[in-house]
This record gives sequence, C-alpha cells and structure tokens, in this order.
Amino acid sequence: MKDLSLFLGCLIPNRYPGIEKATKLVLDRLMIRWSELKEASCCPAPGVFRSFDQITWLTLASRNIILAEEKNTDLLTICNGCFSSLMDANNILKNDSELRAQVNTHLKKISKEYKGTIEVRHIIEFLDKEIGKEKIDQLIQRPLELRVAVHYGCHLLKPTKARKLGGAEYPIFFDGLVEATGAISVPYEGKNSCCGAGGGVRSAMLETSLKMTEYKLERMKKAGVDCIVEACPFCHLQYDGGQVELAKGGKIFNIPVVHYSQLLGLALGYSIEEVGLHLNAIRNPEFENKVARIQKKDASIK
Ligand code: 9S8
Ligand code: 9S8
Ligand code: COM
Repeated sequence: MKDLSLFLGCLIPNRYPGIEKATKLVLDRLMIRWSELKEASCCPAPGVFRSFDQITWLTLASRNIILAEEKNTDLLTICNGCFSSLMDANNILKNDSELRAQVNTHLKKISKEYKGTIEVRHIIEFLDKEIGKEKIDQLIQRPLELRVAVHYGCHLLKPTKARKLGGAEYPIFFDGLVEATGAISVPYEGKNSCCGAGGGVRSAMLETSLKMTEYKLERMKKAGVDCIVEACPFCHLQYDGGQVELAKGGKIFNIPVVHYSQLLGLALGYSIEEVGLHLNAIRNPEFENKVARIQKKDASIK
C-alpha cells in the first residue's frame, strides 16, 4: 500500500480547521504514513464544477491527482465532496482514453500529465478497510459512551456502482467505526437522506436546504442523541451553521456536530479544544461535560 497525501479541500482549512488538526492527530496515533499535499486547489466541488463543464472539472481534478502521483502516494480525502470529485475523475480518466487525451492536452500547458497511478481514498472507507474497527477498538482508552446520530452524507455512498462500499441502502461500515470508539450509533428515520447542503442547494436555495436540515435534526432529536457524527465538512457546516440559521426562526436544537476525526480524537484522549470542537457555532455544555467526565473517569482508573 502507498503512503497517503492528505487532501484538505476548501472548507476544512477555511471554516473548520479543527477537523484538520484532529485528523492529523489521529493519523499519527494510528501510525498511518501521511504527508501534506502542497499546492492543491479546490477538488473542484462536484455539485458545482462537474455539473457545469466536464472537461474543466476533469482537468482541475486531475491536476490535484497528479500532485499525489508525483509523490507516488494515494490521496486521502476527509470530505465526501472531495472524495466524490477526485475518485470519480480518477476512475473516468483511468478508463476513458479519449477524455484522458483531451485533459492531457490542457495539462501540457502547465507541463503536467495525468498517468493514472494512484488511488483516491476517503478516511471512513480507508479506516474501515485498511485499519479495521478491531484495531481502533484496541487503541481506545476511553470508551465514549455517547449516543450518536451517524450521518453518512450522499457522496460517500452514491453512486453505489462507483463507490463499491457494499450495502449502500443500509450501510453499516461508518456505524462500525463509530461504535469502535465506544459510542452507540442510534437508528433514526431518514438516516441516509441528504443534510440539505450539497449539489448547490445551500447556495441557491437556502430556505429549501434548511428545511431538509430541519427534517434531519427533528428525527435525530427524537432519537435522543448526544451529537451528530459525519465525515464531510459541508455536512458539518450545514448542521452546525444551519442550527444557528434555524434558531433565528425559533427552532432550537442544540445538537453538537462532530467530524469522525474529532470523535476518534476524543476517544483517544484528546480534549474538546485539541480536536477543535470549540470552533463549532453550536456548543452544548451538557455534551462537553459528559465528554470531560468520561475522559476523567477512565484516566483515574489507569
Ligand atoms: S474542495 Fe473546494 S469546495 Fe470543497 S471541501 Fe470538499 S468539496 Fe472539494
Ligand atoms: S449530504 Fe447530500 S450532498 Fe452531501 S455529502 Fe456532505 S453535504 Fe451533506
Ligand atoms: C457536497 C459537495 S459534499 S457538492 O456541493 O455537491 O459539490
């Protein structure tokens, strides 16, 4: 297996840098060999570029893939949108020689060439397939005992043919990784539906997008969860910022939003601040105290 280059995308460094920090902490703790991907651009976002112009999308995506090819590393994404864009572009370019030739004509202008030598990974499927929940379970010193609403997000699962993740209608691989931290993945209605952000909906139709978010939040609340766990900064933004927007209309939920890297970081003993959860708009003292209590309890045992 190749080493990994970490592809950050736009949202994490700009809006939720705590997710970047938490990811680096947990990759190191799991002894996964990774390095930064320098000079990367936007993946570019699938719901925007891909929908408008295929060659532009493929050319921009291939440039990012080439940066990893030049280092002979696979690309590790920590966002569903980046995973979708880069993985699909990589598959298309590997298999379609005509499109590859077209894209390479553009890339020649910047002295680059797409070769098709690396794979694009998403942190959830990577941890599930390459590390395994048993190993994660062994490393956990502080079983988290939280009730969690797992949100897979659309682009992690679909299109199912391209993703090859198995059981896309009723997936369990993400829930397994969440439960390896000692948390309980609580079932809730509408679990696999969209958070409301993707595909340009948040930018073009904020009200519609918030209606979708409200639908999800209501069902999560009904299931009595302590927090939401996702693996996509756009879902993170939609649930976290979306709760602030919904609160303006009197709809209060107060459910903390946690990227899987942050959840794993908490389970490995890092604090709320160390995993960057203090940078969320929605902070719930009850949740933070519960985490602190769990962490302290186990620390005193050891
Ligand atoms: S890069 Fe630019 S807008 Fe974003 S975060 Fe994920 S999808 Fe890719
Ligand atoms: S869900 Fe529907 S399109 Fe998506 S992946 Fe992230 S943002 Fe939330
Ligand atoms: C969602 C990405 S993660 S996009 O809005 O569909 O491009």
